[in-house]
Amino acid sequence: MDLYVFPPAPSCLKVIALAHHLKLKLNLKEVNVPRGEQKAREFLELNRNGRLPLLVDGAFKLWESDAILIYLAEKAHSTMMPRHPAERADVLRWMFWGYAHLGPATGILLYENVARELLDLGEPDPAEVRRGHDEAEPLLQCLQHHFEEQDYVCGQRLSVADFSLAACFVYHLESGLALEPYRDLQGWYERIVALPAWQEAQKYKPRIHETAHHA
Ligand SMILES: N[C@@H](CCC(=O)N[C@@H](CS)C(=O)NCC(=O)O)C(=O)O
Repeated sequence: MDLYVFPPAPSCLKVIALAHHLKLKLNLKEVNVPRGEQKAREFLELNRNGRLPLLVDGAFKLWESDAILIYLAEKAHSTMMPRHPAERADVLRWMFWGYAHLGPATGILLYENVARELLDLGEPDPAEVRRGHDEAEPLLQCLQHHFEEQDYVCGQRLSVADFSLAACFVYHLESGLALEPYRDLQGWYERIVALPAWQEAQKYKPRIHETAHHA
């Protein structure tokens, strides 16, 4: 299987981490987003959506990172995507919540405090930064409350929902999003980051700076 990625992007990093965790061998094909390679004709022929990650498994092409997480977990017959309908619904619920709420909120801070500088887009807009914090806060409180009662997103067992939501926090320090006030949420995030597979994927993280500066 080929995985087209811009590795430092959270949406790509979580898929790389899951592939390591499941011990799946993927050929990583790097696409340089700051250089705009995702909008080049060759890539658009593979993925009309012009975004990363993209998984190519034979004739099957799959984009949208959470769909890829689920596909890889099921392909590996992993319990990280459970089979029981209620357990599946629980995993999907948190992944949808991440796409609908957590990701957009943390994305505002990532854009304002990290991406702007990398892409030379000027100073952060204070009103947007405030909006990012205002939108993130109730969601972080929700997660804090949730992790007071369980170790992982869906109970006591690791699932693809953990990898999906953890991706929203990959740049939390750089984004100015402190997790210290949310002790159990921070404890969960530290458990995910401590996984050998996540450590392996995080090696790509610092390269966000290199990649942008060489664009
Ligand atoms: N919801 C999508 C987001 C994909 C996405 O926006 N990826 C970024 C990674 S840097 C990208 O390709 N951006 C390039 C662009 O929007 O042109 C997913 O999770 O796969």
